[in-house]
Amino acid sequence: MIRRTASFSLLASLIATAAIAAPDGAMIYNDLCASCHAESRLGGTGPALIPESLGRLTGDRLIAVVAEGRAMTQMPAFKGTLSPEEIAAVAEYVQAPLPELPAWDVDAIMATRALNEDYAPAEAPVFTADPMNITLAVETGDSHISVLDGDTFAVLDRFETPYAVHGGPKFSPDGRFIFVMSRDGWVQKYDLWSLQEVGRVRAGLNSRNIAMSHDGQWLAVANYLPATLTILSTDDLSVAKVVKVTGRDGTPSRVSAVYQAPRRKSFVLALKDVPEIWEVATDPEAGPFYEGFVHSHESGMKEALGAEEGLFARRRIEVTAPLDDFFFDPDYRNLIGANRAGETGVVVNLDVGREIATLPLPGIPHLGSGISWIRDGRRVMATPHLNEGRISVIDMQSWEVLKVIETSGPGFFLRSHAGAPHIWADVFTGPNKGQMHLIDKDSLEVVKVLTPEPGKTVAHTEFTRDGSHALVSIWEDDGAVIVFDAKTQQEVMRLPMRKPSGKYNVWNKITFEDGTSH
Ligand code: DHE
Repeated sequence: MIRRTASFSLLASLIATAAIAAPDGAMIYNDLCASCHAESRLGGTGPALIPESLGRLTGDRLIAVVAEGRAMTQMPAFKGTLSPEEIAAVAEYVQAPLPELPAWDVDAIMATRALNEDYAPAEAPVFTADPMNITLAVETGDSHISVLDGDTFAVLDRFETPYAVHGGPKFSPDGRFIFVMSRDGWVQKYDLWSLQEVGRVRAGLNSRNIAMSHDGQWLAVANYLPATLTILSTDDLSVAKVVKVTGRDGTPSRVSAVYQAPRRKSFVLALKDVPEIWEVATDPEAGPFYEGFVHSHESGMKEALGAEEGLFARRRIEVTAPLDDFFFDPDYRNLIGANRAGETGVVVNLDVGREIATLPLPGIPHLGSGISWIRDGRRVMATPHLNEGRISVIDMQSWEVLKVIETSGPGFFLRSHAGAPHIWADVFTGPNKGQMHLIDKDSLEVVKVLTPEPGKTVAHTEFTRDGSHALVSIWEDDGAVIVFDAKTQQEVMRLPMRKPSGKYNVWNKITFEDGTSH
């Protein structure tokens, strides 16, 4: 009897404890979040979830992201799966500092480098296809890239990439080698002539994109974590430099993106956390670049602070607010920059190093997907908006918005080609995800809407070298790349693929063909 009473009260107290015990954030994280953000919280497909990378995303704002998910990303809403207490617990868990952050310095990066011992550089392409018309199709469904003959669309090779490739692969200036980057910082080098991987290295823990130097010698990797720019030698993927990114006042900043500016012989960096644009020279003769100027009471003159010159010399351009997305004019004198939170774009003249105009660009312009072309003898550019079914067309001399083209929903990517009459614009983040809009480059009117597979997501276009064919992704696990005749819009061929995302034609990319994004 006594025994029975004791076990009853034990059971009752266990039930009571379970009822009031706070949810275990770590356990929930490992169950639901680790598959994308990694058990270490250092990032995988999803970004790193540690205070250093969460930045200002804390408290209720973080709880709202866990509950509601994030538009335009893979982050789902958990409010249907988790209670408010469980959401709060997991948010608290990810806001706690990690006991230790890996340094990710030169030695740590070099320790990850793996060169392919079987790689044998070919003397000439091992195929008969035109090496300048090769098109790559990134298949995110099973982390592969298909290498396509741009004339016959035969698959010449299909190789495995690191997990969660993001942004366009970058080509060496001669079009022979490609460099592919994943969100968790891996950079892979692949030889298009030999159809073989050359090697890979983890240049960052959470990375954004990569850029090739004007001479093909250096590859810059923009990192969120750590807040650095890693510069690799394209030859053997060794580290040339790890640049710590901090604002003039010492605030560390994540690098939103790095762009190649071949005419300037530099990389241009978009910084997420400080109101500066950086330019890093890829020219050994560069500079001197100055940190700023002060008035000297001794000499009565303006004196320069902190000059840098030569290869990788850094220049700061101060802007009103941080800008995390850029579009460049073809000679890289001006860039249009935007901030994901803002309603306006700004034009920054890189030669004089200051803002020269502002543009009304509400609804989060996606400038990285912008394209430009000549219309009535003037250069214009078009950008989609991530939050609105519209495309803004801007005159690049007067910096005026010429037209806002309405579409059936927000889209991500625009593409055209000098040899093609239309802009192809997807709208896959809205309700009409299966539609592709064709916009006449002269009249700026939507002249046709294609729905190649109703109900399926249609996104991202690339053209063949001559602009005669458009390759469009059916962005589904059992998806396809559809080849259209660019003039008649007749379907020519359908290549089955696993969730194909971006496609990249060697010629269009290395010649900076009008109509291709950066
Ligand atoms: Fe991208 C390019 C930023 C979400 C697929 N994306 C780029 C570039 C930048 C960028 C800066 C240009 C880099 C380059 O090619 O060198 N992307 C961002 C974001 O800030 C955003 C909105 C949020 C994020 O989580 O990073 C974002 N992007 C996505 C996606 O959700 C997409 C659709 C799926 C995915 O793979 O993550 C996506 N982004 C792409 C692709 C390109 C790209 C396919 C290359 C387009 C091209 O034609 O060059």
